[in-house]
Amino acid sequence: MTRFKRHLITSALPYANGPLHIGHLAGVYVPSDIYTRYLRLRGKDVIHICGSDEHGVPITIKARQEGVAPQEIIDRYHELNKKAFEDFGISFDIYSRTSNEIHYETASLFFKTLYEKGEFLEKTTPQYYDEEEKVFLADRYIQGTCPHCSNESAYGDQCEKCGTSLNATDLINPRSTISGSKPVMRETKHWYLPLDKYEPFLRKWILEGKKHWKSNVYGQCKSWIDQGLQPRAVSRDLDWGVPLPLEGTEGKVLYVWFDAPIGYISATRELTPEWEKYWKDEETRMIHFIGKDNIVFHCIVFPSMLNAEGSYVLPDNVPANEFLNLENDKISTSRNWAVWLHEYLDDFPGRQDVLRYVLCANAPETKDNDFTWKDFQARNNNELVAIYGNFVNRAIVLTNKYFEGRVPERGALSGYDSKVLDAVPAIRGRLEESLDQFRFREALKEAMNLARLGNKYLADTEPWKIWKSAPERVATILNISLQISAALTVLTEPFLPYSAERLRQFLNIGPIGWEKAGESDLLPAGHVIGAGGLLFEKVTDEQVEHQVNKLLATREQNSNGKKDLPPAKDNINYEQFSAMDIRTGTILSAEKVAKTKKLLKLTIDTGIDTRTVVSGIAECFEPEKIVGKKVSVLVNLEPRKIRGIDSQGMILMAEDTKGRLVFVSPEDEIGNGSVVK
Ligand code: B3M
Ligand code: ZN
Repeated sequence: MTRFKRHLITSALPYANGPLHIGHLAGVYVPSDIYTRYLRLRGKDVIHICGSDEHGVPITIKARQEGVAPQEIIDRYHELNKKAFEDFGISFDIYSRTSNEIHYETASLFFKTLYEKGEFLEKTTPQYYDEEEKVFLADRYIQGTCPHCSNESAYGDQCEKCGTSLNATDLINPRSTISGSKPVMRETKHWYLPLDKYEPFLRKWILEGKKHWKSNVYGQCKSWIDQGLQPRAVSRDLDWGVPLPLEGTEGKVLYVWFDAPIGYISATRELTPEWEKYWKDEETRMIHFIGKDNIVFHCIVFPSMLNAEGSYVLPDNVPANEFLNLENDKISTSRNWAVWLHEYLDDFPGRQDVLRYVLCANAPETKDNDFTWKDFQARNNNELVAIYGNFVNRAIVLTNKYFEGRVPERGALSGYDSKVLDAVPAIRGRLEESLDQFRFREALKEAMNLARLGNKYLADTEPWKIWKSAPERVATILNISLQISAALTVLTEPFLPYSAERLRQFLNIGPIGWEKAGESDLLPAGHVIGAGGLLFEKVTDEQVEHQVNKLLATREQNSNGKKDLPPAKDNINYEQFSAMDIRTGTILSAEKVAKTKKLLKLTIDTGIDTRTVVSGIAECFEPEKIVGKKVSVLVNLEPRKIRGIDSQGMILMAEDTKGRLVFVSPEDEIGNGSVVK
């Protein structure tokens, strides 16, 4: 870290197509925030960059699903996510967005520079095309089987299961995710980044130069490079994105993974006129915090772009995390299997630090990890409350009780006292070592060891028992305990910023510099502390139950829902649909068909006539209760003889996955014989 003058920290730009959940925080933003706060505390020149990723198919798919314009989607989620980050104390220097003018300018210029340098390959090739929707299918618009791991729902740009980056044409059995139809081939021209040409650079830069990177990151990079890199298209036929800045290319935009990382540059430009200092000076240390599905783009594609452009620094490290699961199941936005950040704060107001703590203590640093509410409760109650909170509370309460809130003078030190005081700078040193290597779980453990040390010190020395017999001894013990409490405000601050601030209020002190933690007179004798209070509160069994029940309800819904519904049938055309004559009608009479369980004989007023319909609904309805019911009738279904009765038409019913039947009835009063279309 020493050779660098300044730090540029980037956190992956989340797509503005949905709310943030605990997986986002654990994988990317808690670690990046801890690291940034740590550097700031050490007085380093550091900026932390993030913003919304507002282009690409994830946005347009969401807009399509909701039937609204993409602009509406990005505006909604940009604001929601920006607020969620603020609420959790994720301290970006800027939270920008890639729909900003400055980003269009930066991304276009970047593309043009590479274009003018002759870096791109231009190729006209057959690409998948959806004839029904009249769009080319790339990225998440197309799904198929991954050629590497056989995952059947790999996307056109990436398999999320094995992480491999793909081209749509690599997929086996491709299908359009918009219409479900089988795509056809159609010629189109695109601009390709020749990753194969950059292989020597990547080998030298990563495989030789970055052996100290986290093994999951280095390993993924090595396997991609060894598999042989292919040119990758950086343009798309889409109407949402940064328009390709070339003449005669209407209807084409930059590929989202080309423009999004440039968003880091645009956001820095927006933040400060000195942006070039951070991006173009060898003394800048750039670090990308991301999740594992983003590794290829940040370690292979973006560095290749930066290197080809020539004037920018390359990342010094990319400490990517694995994924967080929730109660033994993959977090999923579409299945609503998540703890949403905005909902957490409704249920646990003011308790951001608890979630930050649990997500860091259990961070998926080297392998996927599981978040459970039981573990959340245990870590809060047994660690934050019982150790950290308990220790500082005792120190503060006893000081108020015995010394009217004044920090007492230390007397002669016992061997134990000196050992405890000496442990503080040692803990700080180990904490630094862990943080410098992006080992956040280990670092948090060290920080908690300081609280543990203090807690044990008070439990061992029991000042409340010796107040009468040895008040000078109590003065020394409480002085030392308060010094440790003051050190805790510094060393826990990167992890638990809200609690650190509250503890400073309890102790009646301002922020203390990082290097000071470990000095033995952070609180001079005579300093008056505050009244204190509870730093952490217990999480009750009821609270845990409430959260678990919420998840159980989701699971129930998921298993009764979509999964068991029959798949959509093959498409029909409008003529086929309009051949059906469906009318509104009224049931005039109903009786059971003798010797059958299921059948009712109904007389229906269809507006055009009165007719008999036999319907298989007897198990769900009692005949007398449905007389007078408004229904929809398919009147031109060929008559059939059922149990000797002429059935002329069919009543429309909706059936759920459990076999429950409901009439499809007109919602408002409407005359019999009205056409349903
Ligand atoms: N929006 C992918 C993601 O949210 C993407 C990150 C961009 S970072 C430049 O997983
Ligand atoms: Zn795969």
